[in-house]
Amino acid sequence: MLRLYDSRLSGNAWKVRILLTQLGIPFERVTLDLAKGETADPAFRAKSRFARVPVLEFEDGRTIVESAAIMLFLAEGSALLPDDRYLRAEVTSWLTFEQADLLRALALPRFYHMRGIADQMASRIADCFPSIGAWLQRVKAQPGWVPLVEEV
Ligand SMILES: N[C@@H](CCC(=O)N[C@@H](CS)C(=O)NCC(=O)O)C(=O)O
Repeated sequence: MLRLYDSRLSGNAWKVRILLTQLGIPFERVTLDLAKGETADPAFRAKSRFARVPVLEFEDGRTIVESAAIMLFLAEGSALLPDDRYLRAEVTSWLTFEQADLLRALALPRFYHMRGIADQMASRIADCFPSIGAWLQRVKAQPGWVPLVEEV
């Protein structure tokens, strides 16, 4: 069975978890505590060259790191990654945009909310991503969506 090294609040690992769920791929989840520095553990570093989650591990011990690479691997053969070369480039284009440009605008407001300082950072949040609420609702309506933190 595939194993996903994850952490409770990692948005990058969350994307992979959503895709695994959406594709119906069974996986074992290993949750690391980033606050305790568990990514620095030598056994984990041997699996993750950048000492970060997510990491997808195969039964033979090989691993894939970087959420975009993991998602491209998992989506192979599914409707989410068509054979057409142009459409595949479109998929890569969106994955690259997400990592290079979108991620910060999503992560900062989330961080402010988690720290309980969203009210005082309201204008900063508005600067980051004015349409974030409506967009998040559309994402949430996708099949296979799972919450980042289950108990919330
Ligand atoms: N570009 C990487 C970023 C991965 C990343 O930044 N992971 C964070 C959690 S979201 C992490 O593991 N940080 C290490 C740590 O905090 O110890 C990806 O998309 O997989």
